[in-house]
Amino acid sequence: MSRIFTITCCLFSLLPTQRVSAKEDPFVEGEVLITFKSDVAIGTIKATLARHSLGLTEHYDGISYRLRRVCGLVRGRGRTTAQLIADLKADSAIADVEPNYLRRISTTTPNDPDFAKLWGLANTGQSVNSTIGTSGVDTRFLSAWNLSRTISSEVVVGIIDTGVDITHPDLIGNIWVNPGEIAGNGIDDDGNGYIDDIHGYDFASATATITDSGYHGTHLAGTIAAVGKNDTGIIGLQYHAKILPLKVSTDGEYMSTSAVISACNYAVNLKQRGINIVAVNASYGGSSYGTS
Ligand SMILES: [Ca+2]
Ligand SMILES: [Ca+2]
Repeated sequence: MSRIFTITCCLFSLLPTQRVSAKEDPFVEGEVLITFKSDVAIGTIKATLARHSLGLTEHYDGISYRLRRVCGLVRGRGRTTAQLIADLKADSAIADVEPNYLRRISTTTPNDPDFAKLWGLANTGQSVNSTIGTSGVDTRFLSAWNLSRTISSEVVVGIIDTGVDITHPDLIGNIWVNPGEIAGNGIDDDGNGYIDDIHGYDFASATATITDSGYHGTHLAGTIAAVGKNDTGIIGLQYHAKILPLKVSTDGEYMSTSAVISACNYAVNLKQRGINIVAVNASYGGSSYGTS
């Protein structure tokens, strides 16, 4: 059984975070959906499109009748969607022109077999390890799941903790790889002061070996970014994110403040180097306070 189960974790943000706009949804290249202003005559519509060397590829006549506005599909005759929108959007007869976005089938639940154990993602009051959950107390993951879309850029989440089992079958596909480092050659290839930090670093022992000294860091890594939809184990809250292990404990429990600060400093330097670290997890605490 996987050691990865859900818990509440604390994330602090390394701004600025990258946002994905709806405009990045995929669409049918070379096509636009067009809506004319109300009561524009069909003759005017034909003339308008003709001025742009275009015509209505398909007229949604029933909807147009109900809306009292002509709407339809325009195919570009060698023009891209962006060119079509640029050509048409300023025309006085046209109310709206937009890409022919691609939609996809909604899925109800991920296929990861232990998904039902994750109260944090979907709590229907199910029993987990003989304890009944509180129905509805979750992160509304499934609602978000059905709105999710593919993003082209890599999102990285640092985990300052006990290390991570980067060979775990439900994590191995989501472990961050340092693009500036060559593994195992004994050289600090990217010049950041850390030798062979191909997947992160152990700041407690000054080594690039980030094997979990307990279980907690691996547990968190799964909660945050276990590989999803792979018929294995669980699914992470951001199951496409890359995990950056920042190990700071040698015994799986205690960590020095200096090791934590070194890990933070490492993450900040990576961020400044252009690695898209959007958050660093910090699930630990103590009763003492720093003085600066
Ligand atoms: Ca390095
Ligand atoms: Ca999985």
